[in-house]
Amino acid sequence: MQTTFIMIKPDGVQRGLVGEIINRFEQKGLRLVGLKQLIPSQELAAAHYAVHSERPFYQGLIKFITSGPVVAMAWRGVEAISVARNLIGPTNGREASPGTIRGDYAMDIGHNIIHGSDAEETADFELKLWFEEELVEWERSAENWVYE
Ligand code: DAT
Ligand code: MG
Repeated sequence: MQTTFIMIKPDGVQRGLVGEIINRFEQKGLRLVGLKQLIPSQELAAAHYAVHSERPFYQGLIKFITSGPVVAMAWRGVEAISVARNLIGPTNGREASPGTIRGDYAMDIGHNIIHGSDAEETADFELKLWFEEELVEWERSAENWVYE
């Protein structure tokens, strides 16, 4: 099992997509082990996007992500990191296939609704950054039907 960090960005919250997005992850069969709404501080946003600090879009990205509430989540499942990335779709919403979250709801690269960790190391880093030790340990009985 892996746990991945997922964040609905300010555009997803403002557009009323929180329930729709949670529904997709839940119905896929992933287990929700962390959930909170917050307005990210400058420090938190900078730490989260530190890998992009030299990129030309960085300042705009930090301004966007701190502009209002985000919904931070942790989802667990077999290969949860790549499963979630596939549900999300590629970065540019205009190029993302219909059926993916960005493909269905996004028209832009920056305003692309949602973040998902891209590898085990980044998932570990991001979960620690956003949730510290707050994750909820529980068994989801439906998993007896989700997995063989
Ligand atoms: P992803 O979110 O698909 O993992 P990323 O890690 O390459 O994409 O970039 C992080 C975020 O930065 C991305 O979701 C939106 C923004 N971003 C990336 N490339 C951009 C660009 N060329 N112009 C504007 N924003 C960009
Ligand atoms: Mg990324």
